[in-house]
Amino acid sequence: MKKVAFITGISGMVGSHLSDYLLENTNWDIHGLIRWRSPLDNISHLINQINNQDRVFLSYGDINDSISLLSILKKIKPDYVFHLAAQSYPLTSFESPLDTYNTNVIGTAKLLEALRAVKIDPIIHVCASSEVFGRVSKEKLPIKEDCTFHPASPYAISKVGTDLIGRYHAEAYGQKVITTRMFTHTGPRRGDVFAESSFAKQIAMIENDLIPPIIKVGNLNSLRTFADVRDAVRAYYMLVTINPTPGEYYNIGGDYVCTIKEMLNSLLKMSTVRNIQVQVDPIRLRPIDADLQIPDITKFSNHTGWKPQISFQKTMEDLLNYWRDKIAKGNLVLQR
Ligand code: A2R
Repeated sequence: MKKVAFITGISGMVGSHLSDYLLENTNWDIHGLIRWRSPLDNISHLINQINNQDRVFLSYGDINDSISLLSILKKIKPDYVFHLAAQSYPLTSFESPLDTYNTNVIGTAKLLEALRAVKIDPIIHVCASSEVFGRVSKEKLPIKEDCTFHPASPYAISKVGTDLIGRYHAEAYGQKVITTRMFTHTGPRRGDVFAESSFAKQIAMIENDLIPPIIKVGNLNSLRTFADVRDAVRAYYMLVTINPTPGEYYNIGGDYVCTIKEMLNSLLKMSTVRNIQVQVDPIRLRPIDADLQIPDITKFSNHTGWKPQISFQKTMEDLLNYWRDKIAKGNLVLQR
């Protein structure tokens, strides 16, 4: 029998790349949870397959609406669940903390309770975040799984909830939940609110004379590893297929370490326009920040053999070209 994967957040950056990966590397059917007004840009290349009911299906609902989750799960009975749906942007969470808690904490509980209620026992990937570690001191780098949580935003707090709820359901009810804390991952389709995607978009706009040659930035000092989203979704596939161990939790991330400033400089070097100025924009600064985000991925690598394969240079080039393509096609993009 063909396996069925259920992806919450299929219209997001990660969900759309995960769909591409599963279509290419498995024969599974893919069902994505989608809200009635979700933008379809990230899955527009799958529309024909969706219309022809060829391995990709959309289920309308909302992670905050248990009734929709119950009826979808009863119908599709997934073998694998990838829970990616979230209010995913830390800076927005300072403005909309309640929506962030509701979607990321309560939504996760609703999904896991719905899975229990329909009495199915899929392997469930719960996606927390590296942001749970938050304000980490230098001595604790690289960050291991048991590093203390010190969240520095409502988003990060919400992901502590996501993480703990997932593990609780594995321990208390024997559900096959495995939790990940993925460190910064990016590439084509990255939301334009995230630093590297915003920089790439602004560069593409400058190259097309849509804005003056001034790039607006937030905190440039934060130290990160960058992973490619296509490596990240390969990790998620390996997570659920290579000796999946319920209740386990893993730190996963790239091996290219740099500050946000160095990442910006790499993108600026790729631009066809020289002498772009850099200007700090106070609205891009978080009240407090998670400054040191370097993972120790030994546990996950030892378990699955996963290692990042796509270089930082390629990820950034593909991200910049993604924005160049969008603008070349005449898409209007917001200045932010
Ligand atoms: O906002 P929409 O309608 O485009 O859908 C987003 C979905 N989502 C929801 N789905 C169902 N019910 C909700 N109440 C709800 N709220 C949000 O989550 C979209 O499909 C997805 C988020 O996509 P992105 O913002 O692009 O996040 P990304 O980078 O794909 O992150 C995936 C996961 C998240 O759990 C992050 O917190 C984590 O990786 O880093």
